[in-house]
Amino acid sequence: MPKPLVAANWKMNGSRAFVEEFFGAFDLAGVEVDVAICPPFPYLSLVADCVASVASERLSVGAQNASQEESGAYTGEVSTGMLADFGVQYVIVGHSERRSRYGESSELVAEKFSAVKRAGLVPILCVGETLEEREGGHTLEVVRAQLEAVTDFAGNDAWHGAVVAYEPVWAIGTGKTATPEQAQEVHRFIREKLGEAGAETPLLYGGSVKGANAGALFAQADIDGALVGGASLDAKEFAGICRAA
Ligand code: G2H
Repeated sequence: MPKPLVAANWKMNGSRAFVEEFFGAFDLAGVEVDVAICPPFPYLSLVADCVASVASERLSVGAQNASQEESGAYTGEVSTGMLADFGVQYVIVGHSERRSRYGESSELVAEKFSAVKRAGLVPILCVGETLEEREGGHTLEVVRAQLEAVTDFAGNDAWHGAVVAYEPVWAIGTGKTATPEQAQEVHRFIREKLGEAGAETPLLYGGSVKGANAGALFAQADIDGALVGGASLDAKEFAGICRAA
């Protein structure tokens, strides 16, 4: 059985004061799933300290990106080893904002995925189609190609110890959520594509998840949790999503 996970992707939001306020209000009571908080790089250390003070095995820290390189002359980059050094456990790779705004190809995302695993961390690989691709009937083909880029680079064993997040691009930050049935169809497809590891790999849904729609999404057979953006900036709302998982 995949271990359910709800991850907060704060994107480029927050401040020192925000982190302190968030942890002042975030209440894990009644939460029975693993929870990861993924802040921007400068706040990883502060979030790691806050997570340590909560002292719950369920709560951990994630990063939103990492370099595929281990060290060297890569100005502005952050390596997976550095993230491990700061107590990070999860790293989001291939978020659609990185694919579309920073030109990250599926091949580069596969290299990052492997670098995360080499550092002993858990990659959260994001996949998903644009509105045009969905309307053209290409959803599964797009998701298949994004997954195959990883297996082509890292082999069939790549999925052991990884998490996959299905995030339809048209649902990200738009307030539009895939219906539970639309999400379930793609999740089932992903599970099948992962082969033997599919049975144990957590599959998260992402795209305008809120307290109000989380329960219906989590009720689907192949949705094991969520990657939450906007709603994760509100500690009470986010805790409600975690409780629904
Ligand atoms: C999708 C998601 C988090 P939001 O990007 O990765 O963000 O919940 O704001 O759509």
